[in-house]
Amino acid sequence: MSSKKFSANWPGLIEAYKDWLPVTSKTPVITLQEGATPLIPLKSIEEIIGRNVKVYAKYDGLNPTGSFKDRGMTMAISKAKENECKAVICASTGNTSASAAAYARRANMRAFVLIPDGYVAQGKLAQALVYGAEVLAIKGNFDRALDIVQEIAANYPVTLVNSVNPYRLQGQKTAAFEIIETLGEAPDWLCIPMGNAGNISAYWMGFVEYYKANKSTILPKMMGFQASGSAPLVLEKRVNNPETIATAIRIGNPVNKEKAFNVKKESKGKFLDVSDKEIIKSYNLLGKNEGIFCEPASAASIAGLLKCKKEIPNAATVVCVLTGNGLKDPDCAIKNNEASFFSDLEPDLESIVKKMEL
Ligand code: AN7
Repeated sequence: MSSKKFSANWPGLIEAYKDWLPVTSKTPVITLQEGATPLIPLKSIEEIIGRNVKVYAKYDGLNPTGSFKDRGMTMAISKAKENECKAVICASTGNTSASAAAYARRANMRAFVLIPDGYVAQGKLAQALVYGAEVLAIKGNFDRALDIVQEIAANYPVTLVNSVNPYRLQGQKTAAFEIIETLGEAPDWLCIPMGNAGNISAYWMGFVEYYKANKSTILPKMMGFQASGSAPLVLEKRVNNPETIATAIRIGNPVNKEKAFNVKKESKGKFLDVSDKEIIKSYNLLGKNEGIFCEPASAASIAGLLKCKKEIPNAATVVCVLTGNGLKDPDCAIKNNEASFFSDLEPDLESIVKKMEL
C-alpha cells in the first residue's frame, strides 16, 4: 500500500489511478476527493458464519455525496467537461441524481435529474436540491425515466451520466483496486446489491484488470443481490412494477443486464434475491452490532451473504459492498429500528434514572 493513497492528502481517484483510467494531462479533473473508503471488519457477521471466514464491508457510503456513485461521477463529469459539454442529465432512484448534481455544479454545468415522484429517499432529494440540480419528478418509475433521458440525450446537447456512460464504470472499477491493495489479494467472494448492475460490472472490470497485471492471484466469485419485489436479474426477466423498501434498487429493467450475466458466468458467481424483511434485519444488525449505518439497498449485500452462508468455503475472505450511507434515508431508519425511544419524559433526574433501569 503506498502511503500517498491512504493519507489526508488523497487527491481523489482520478489522480490516484490515472494510469488505469481513460484520462490525459488535458482532462480537467473534477473531484471532491472521492475514493479511498475504508474496508471495515465485520466481527458480528463473522461470528454468525464461523469457520474462520473473514468478512469486511467496503463502506462506499463514506464518499463525498454518500454513495459509490461519486467514483463514476468524477470520471463522467471530468470527461464531459473535457468535451466542453454544458449540461448533463440522468434518471435516478436518488443517489445518481445527488452525485451528478454535485459534480456537474462543481464543473459549472447544468444538471437535469429525472426521478420517480415519491420514491426517492429524503436525503437524496435534499442533496440534489442543495447542489442546484434541475429536478424533474415524473409520474412513473425509474425504468420509464431512463428511457426518457436516453431519448433526450440522443437528440439534445446534454450528456447522459447514467451507467450507460462508459466513463462511469471506469471510475467505479477503482473500488476493486482499493480492496486488493488493502487486503494484498482479491477476496474469495464479493457481495454486492444490484439495481442497474453497473457497479457489479465495474467491480469485475477492476478485479480482472488487477489480476491481469499480477496485482492479485485470484478472481472473486461475484455474488449479486436484489430485492425480492424487484429482482429482474434473478428471475431473468423484466419486472414491470418493481417494489421494495430499498428504493435505490427499485429497478425492473436493468440497463447493464447483459454485462451482469457475463460477470456471473465468468466469475462463477450467483444472483439471489432477498426479502425486504431480510434487508431490514441486516440493516439493523449492521447498525446495532457494528456501528455502521448504511441505506437499505446496501444492506442487501449482507442479507444475501447470510442467506447463502453455508456455501462460503472455510476460511474464505468476503467483502460486502455498502454502496450508500444510512443518512440518505432517514424515514426508513425511523420506521424500521429496534431501539427503545421513551418520549414525553418529565425533565427530572428521578424519573429519567428510573427509565434507565440501571
Ligand atoms: C445505494 O441512483 O440506480 O447495480 O439512480 O443507490 O450499479 O445500479 C442507484 C443504484 C446499489 C445499485 N446501492 O447499483 C440511482 C441508482 C445503492 C444505489 C445500487 C444503487 P447498480
